[in-house]
Amino acid sequence: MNEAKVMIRNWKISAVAAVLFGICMSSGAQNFCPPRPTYGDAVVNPLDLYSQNGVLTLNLALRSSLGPTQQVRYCYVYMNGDQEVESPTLRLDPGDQLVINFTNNITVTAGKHPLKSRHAPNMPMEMGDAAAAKKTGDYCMGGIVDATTTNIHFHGMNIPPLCHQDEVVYTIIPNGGAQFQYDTQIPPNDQFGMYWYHPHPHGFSAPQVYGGAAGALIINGSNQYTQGLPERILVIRNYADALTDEDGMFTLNFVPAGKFKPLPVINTTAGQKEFWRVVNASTNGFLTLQIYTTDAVPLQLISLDGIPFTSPPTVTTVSIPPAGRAEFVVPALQANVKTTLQTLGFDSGSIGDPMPPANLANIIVAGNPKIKLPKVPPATPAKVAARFSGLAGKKPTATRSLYFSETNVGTNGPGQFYITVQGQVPKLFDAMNPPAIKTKIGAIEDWTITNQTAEPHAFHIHQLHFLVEAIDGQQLPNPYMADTVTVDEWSGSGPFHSVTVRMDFSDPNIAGKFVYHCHILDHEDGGMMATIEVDPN
Ligand SMILES: [Cu+2]
Repeated sequence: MNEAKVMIRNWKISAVAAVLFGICMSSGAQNFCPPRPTYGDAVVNPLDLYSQNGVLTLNLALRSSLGPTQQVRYCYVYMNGDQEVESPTLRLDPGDQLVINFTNNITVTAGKHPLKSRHAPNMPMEMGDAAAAKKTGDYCMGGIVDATTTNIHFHGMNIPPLCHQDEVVYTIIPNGGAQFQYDTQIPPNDQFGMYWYHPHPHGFSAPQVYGGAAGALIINGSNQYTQGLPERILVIRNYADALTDEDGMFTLNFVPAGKFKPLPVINTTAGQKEFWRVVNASTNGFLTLQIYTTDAVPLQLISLDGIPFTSPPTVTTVSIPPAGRAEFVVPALQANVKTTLQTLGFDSGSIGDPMPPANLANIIVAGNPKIKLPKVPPATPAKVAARFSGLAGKKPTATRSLYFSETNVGTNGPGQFYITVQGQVPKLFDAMNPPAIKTKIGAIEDWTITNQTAEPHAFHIHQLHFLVEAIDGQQLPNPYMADTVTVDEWSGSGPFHSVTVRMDFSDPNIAGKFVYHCHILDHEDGGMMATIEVDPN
């Protein structure tokens, strides 16, 4: 089906939706996604929205439409005047308030192709009390989560697991309903760094994020290594419009990086260092990034998952699991030298989705850059002690063992995906399950997460970062903070691989119930998620 027909089809659905939900429409395309860049386009930073006087308030809508190949696109749309802007970057200072007046305008949930979930059944599921939620219109009480519902998760943010802040199990926002307000405060003791926002409706997170619903969130600030540098934001997503299931195909700020088409273009200035901030917003891609000229360019790694290193290491390959972020300084590049951004591929085991090497962009180094980038502000001394400082020296109050496991239902059918506390019975995620782990504010816990499956998984917990202490029982020489970490697959012989992390539950603001899961979102949708309850006392 060509674009024109798709537009007509979209318009018809839109008109029906408008009547159903009483939406006053000024144009037929109002509830659909704005056009996205195409092959060979320049990669430009998303629109920046800065907080003012300590507050960032914005209206944001989640919409959907069919792409040119009838795959469903999902898009976060911000109206910049009368201009539709997809996935703005939200920029706030530590301690600032973030207020999002959010509307779920999903209209299209199925095209010619099924929802993009390789492994999850995409079955509607009741969260909380759907009948009560319907009766009261209170989206905090739960509902039937399906392809038309959504919510927002602020990935990596150390904010309360409460409805209207960062709660994803019982917050079910229906389409066409009333505006829903998110209102939360960036912790004053957060350091500068990159985070991101994305939908998290269980069972449907993968299709919505795969369809493109994701944006960057930056906590402002800098240090001696980054101040004054031009700043480049790269949101790497899956390519939602692929006709064939071309594995490992990504987009950079929505510019597609296909194997057989012109690559995205990154315009840089000769002789100018840059600060790159990359979020892996793909649903399943493990990135292993290099900037390559005649050799791999050394990169100064400033931070992972929004937590800066005290002494930034120099690396040539930057590995980012799904949902992870990496921020690094790119040294001054030379003009007239072929320069590319590439991912080296990733060994995803015998049953994982293939992750072949791929070129992601041509980097054009010129004397006169075509694109002006914002500059990182000057470094200012921290006013308060950084969150999680000194965690390595603390004594754990508990240790736990968890493991990833799967049972396969045929090669093409949905699998069953589990994350289980050692000694408990494996259970697919269900909102009605009691919390798998109970702890309390003040606890310091060491968790060892083992992978019993033949593919890697990406462990993530909401509301807090953790210290990555050991891999396969071997203490790391330089433990580091993260909110998402890869646990390697089992090769079929020898011991299972594991990662040991230290959890710090000392912040009273994170008391409550929240989730941990695999951030391969198909796995999360397929059941690989459980809840923890953190008692305030
Ligand atoms: Cu997984």
